[in-house]
Amino acid sequence: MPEWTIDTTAGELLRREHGREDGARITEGWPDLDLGTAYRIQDALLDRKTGAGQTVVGVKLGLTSRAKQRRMGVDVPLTGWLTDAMTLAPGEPVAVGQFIHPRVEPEIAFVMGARLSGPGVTAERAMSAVRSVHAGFEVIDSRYRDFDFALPDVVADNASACRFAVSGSAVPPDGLDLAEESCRLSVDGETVDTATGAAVLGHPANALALAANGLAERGLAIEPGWIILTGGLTDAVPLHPGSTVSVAFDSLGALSLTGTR
Ligand code: 0L1
Ligand code: MG
Repeated sequence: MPEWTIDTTAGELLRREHGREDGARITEGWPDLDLGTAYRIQDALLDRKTGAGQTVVGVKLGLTSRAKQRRMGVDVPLTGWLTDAMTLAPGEPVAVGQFIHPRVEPEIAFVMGARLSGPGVTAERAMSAVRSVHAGFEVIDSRYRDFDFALPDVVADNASACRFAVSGSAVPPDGLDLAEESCRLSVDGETVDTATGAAVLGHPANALALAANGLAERGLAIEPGWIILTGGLTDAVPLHPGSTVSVAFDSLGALSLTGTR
């Protein structure tokens, strides 16, 4: 058992990611790990990735739907970092074997037109900084066995971030009712779930405002051009080789992701 520090924990989580190996909760060995320290571990993990040449391209929110919070046993939304190495082109196949236990969830994604800096960001102000809205998919892959974690564990693990794709068609935010925007998730042509944007904290703009205000507490802001994944609309489904997961939105278009060996 290593001595758990910010540095050793970041190193252990990166080792699991690179080795495609899950493991026990960090909080088993570090029971009083608090949220502030967990975000410092997340930032240390990011430092290692940017040190290896990756660049930050945005932010993801996680656990923004009550259904998902209940299922994962964690009732607080969280944020994580998106880097260029996590980007999938629309339709790009995903080699499942390079991950531990990948799952896919449909999301409403924003591309930012202006800097958004908290504190005190409202949903309205958040939306005014959005340049375009997109259909999105996130591939999550926890570095914990069976996705079993407490909130500080999953924060340290960069909110289970793994890969993501956003649709190429950029829809202007004006005129969209994102709380009512509905999506249908299917696996190999069979509908497995449906949801509306209201599943994300009542409206995805609330998730964006929450991210801006949370980052402000760490002296950070959301930058123009960044992609924001606002959180899974439905439960995530496992990605298997040979299987295609698709999402069709009312106004944002459709997106598919196919698993390969
Ligand atoms: O993007 C998400 O909602 C995932 C956040 C972390 C929880 C999980 O791994 O399901
Ligand atoms: Mg997600």
